[in-house]
Amino acid sequence: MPPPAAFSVSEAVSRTFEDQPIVDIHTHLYPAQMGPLCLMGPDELLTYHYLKVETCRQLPPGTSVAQFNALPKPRQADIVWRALFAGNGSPLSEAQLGVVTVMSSLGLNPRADTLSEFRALFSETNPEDYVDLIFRNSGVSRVYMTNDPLDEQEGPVWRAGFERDPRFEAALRLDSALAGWPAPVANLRELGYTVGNDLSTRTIAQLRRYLDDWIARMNARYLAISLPPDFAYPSESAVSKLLDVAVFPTARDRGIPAAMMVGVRRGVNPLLRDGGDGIGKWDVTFLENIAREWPDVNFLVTLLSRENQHELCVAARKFPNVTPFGCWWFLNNPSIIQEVTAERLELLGSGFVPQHSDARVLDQLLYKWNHSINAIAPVFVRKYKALRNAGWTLTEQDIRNDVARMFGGGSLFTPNPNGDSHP
Ligand code: RAT
Ligand code: ZN
Repeated sequence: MPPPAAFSVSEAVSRTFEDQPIVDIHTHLYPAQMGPLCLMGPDELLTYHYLKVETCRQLPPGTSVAQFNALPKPRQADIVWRALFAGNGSPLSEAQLGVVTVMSSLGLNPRADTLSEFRALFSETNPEDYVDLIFRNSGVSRVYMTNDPLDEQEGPVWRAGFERDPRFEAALRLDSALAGWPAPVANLRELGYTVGNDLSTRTIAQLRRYLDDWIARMNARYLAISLPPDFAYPSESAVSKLLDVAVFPTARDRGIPAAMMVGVRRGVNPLLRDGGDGIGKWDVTFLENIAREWPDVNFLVTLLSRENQHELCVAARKFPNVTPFGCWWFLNNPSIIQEVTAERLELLGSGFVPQHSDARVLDQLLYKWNHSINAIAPVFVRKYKALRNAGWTLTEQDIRNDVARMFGGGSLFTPNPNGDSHP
């Protein structure tokens, strides 16, 4: 059989990424039906905590961080705009460049003096149409939310019930139910789960009831928790024990993954609120302990420290139940995405999920995926060229299959036989 005609690998990779609907496995986005939780438009975009942190490095003279935080959102957005976009210096940081990409993709002038054109576009578009516009222009087909029944804003929305936009899948986030035990006790009791301060049999049974109830109610596709760099397993810490007696058994019994996001030091500068968290390196031995102890649980793992990335790949080689995902938060920058993606391809082939957006504001889908794919595509091109040079008769369909497996939701998220349940 004659060899297939040679085709341009870089063109095939670009075509593939253009055509592939993206499934975003970790965001903080909510559908329009969840009311004020659904953040979109210029004021939300400009007050993203990544940008507020950058603005706080150059606030107008006489304005303290506390004063800035106390201002109404549109005023904060104006200050961010003046400091980072309409002032001195080009918007070069990743978060700044992101706003430029978003505005250009909406047909707006990113060099405008004010946000008025952007605000006019947003206020003239009804919320459902805006959501459709962003999904259409970003190439994203589905997103996973970060859902917390104990959140004082989110909990009542779930309890009241709503018709869910099927593009938004649920993930049950466990930080508020587990971290700093017994701190969560009062909130869990308020929802009717009669847990106590001690980790008694009754407390554990009630916690498992909480997980089962909310997985069912939200149709949660995975469980997730973020953990600090000093998290040890096994250990005497309450969180390690709670994972063992409640979370991991539930993930196993329900057949859903447990996502662990490790390496965040919360509140390093509390004045900066959401932007005040820091970073630390984890001891990946603890991941090995977990994966060995729970072979029937699929662990989706993302680590915040760049120094941990190679060790994570090696751990995933040892344990097929460990799937690295995304370039999380401070790693979500093109230079690091390229390095981490190349390392993962070399050590794991296509057995990982290269990226998630972590978007909090819907408009961010327009830049986070565009920037990530621009960083990832050349890494894929190099790899496919090497594969072809090594003698593999590469086809465009090979590339399409790999990209679909890695960016299209993956086998970890096989469609639920019951379809999308509505709360
Ligand atoms: O990236 C972020 O926006 C962080 O503030 C966190 O939300 C982080 O992604 C997390 O899920 O804890
Ligand atoms: Zn997140």
